[in-house]
Amino acid sequence: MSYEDIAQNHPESLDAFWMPFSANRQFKAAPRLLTGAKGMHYTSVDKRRVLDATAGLWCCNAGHGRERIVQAVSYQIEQLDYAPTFQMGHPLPFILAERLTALSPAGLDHVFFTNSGSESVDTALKIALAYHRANGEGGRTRLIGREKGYHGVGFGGISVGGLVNNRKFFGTLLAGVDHLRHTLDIERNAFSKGLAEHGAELADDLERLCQLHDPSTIAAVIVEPVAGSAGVIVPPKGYLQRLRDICDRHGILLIFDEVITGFGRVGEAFAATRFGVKPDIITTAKGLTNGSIPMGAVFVDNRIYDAFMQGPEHLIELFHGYTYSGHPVACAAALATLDIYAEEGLFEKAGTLGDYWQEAAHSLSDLPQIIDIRNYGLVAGIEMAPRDNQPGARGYEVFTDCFHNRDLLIRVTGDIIALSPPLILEKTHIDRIFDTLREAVKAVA
Ligand code: PXG
Ligand code: PLP
Repeated sequence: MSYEDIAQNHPESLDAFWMPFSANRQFKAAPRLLTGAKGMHYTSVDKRRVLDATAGLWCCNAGHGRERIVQAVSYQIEQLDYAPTFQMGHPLPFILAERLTALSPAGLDHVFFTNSGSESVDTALKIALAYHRANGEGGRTRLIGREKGYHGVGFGGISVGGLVNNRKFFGTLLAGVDHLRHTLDIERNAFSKGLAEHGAELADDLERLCQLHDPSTIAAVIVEPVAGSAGVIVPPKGYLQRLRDICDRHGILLIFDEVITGFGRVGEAFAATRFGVKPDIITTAKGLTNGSIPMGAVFVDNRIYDAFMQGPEHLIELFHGYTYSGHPVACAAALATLDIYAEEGLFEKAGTLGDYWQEAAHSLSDLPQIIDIRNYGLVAGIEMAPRDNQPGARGYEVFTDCFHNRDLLIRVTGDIIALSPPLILEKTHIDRIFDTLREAVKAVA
């Protein structure tokens, strides 16, 4: 029995897999299955070529099916399939960490490896707490996130995160967490091209939390420089620098969660470099391996690392790590991915194509259903008005219409369309994405 046959004629065979972040019953009644991918396209189970406007899930920045990654991974799994990195080592994570620190902001020269964005966030939060303790400030235990923030699904990430549905089912979460106000302000900033004009003063909300809790109790603040999952929220001009200044004033660590913005999405290696604001810790995953093998990396400021490298040398400095931290096959995938990014100049692509992308996205602004369009680098968020009493219905219909009838893969959160194409795309792909969206939004109405 072929895979196609199973999927289409035996829906019960889809029952065992409990799908993540999905309406399982709805999906299993009308599955959307992908069986192959190359370059800018997926192949669907019914053999259609589907243009990928989402880089998988914001991760395949170099496009799909890259031969160089395939070769590197195949070689590595044959050569050394697994080796522990607890009190043992193998060359690849050392080589990879050094390569990565050439891309990170100066001074963030140490890398801790994880297997996902969620683990990167947990790792960053734990390092922040342990750093203050090592530094004689063990009273700094509070963590500050932001409304609408997404930091993965670990207990740390959902605690500092600000998406209600990701939090409300899961009990009391971490204690001692508070949240900044979010920066989405459609009333003042609708249809901004690039950075939002209004709202830098929202960073002063951190000052308010400092006064409420006393700054000496706060360990770290974590934000996405450009928020992805909440539906693409671009920071107001000057906002991130203002957060940085307040953190400096009060000895608070600033963590940028760059799981989406890292590795070229906003036109440089990191949003931190693009915005010229240096955080103390950067969390990454996704584009690190082009999505091919699970891996995350946490970049840590030298001052933090050095604070741990004190005391007797035979003692473990940080009681944290994953069985697969620095996994050989993941490292091989990451090294091949970095080669591709460098050789093809993909981080610069958002710079060279960004204006075209921006104009194409904003060309949809005349559609009456659309109430805001936001963009930065090669990301766009297109927000539609919800139908009366049916929030999310319009978004879901545009999504399924694009996939089934127009051979285009987009992502929707509620009624917001989020686009984040592979960075290898060309102008013709951009035209096709937005022409198709125009038709779909009109058809669904
Ligand atoms: N931080 C940020 C900023 C993210 O965007 C994570 C952490 C968690 O990464 P992992 O690898 O644990 O999933 C993410 C992940 C969406 C979507 O539709 C976004 C993510 C994941 C799945 C869907 O916007 N971001
Ligand atoms: N649970 C048990 C029982 C374990 O032994 C381990 C690791 O040894 C873990 C969880 C954590 O697994 P990982 O290191 O892959 O995150």
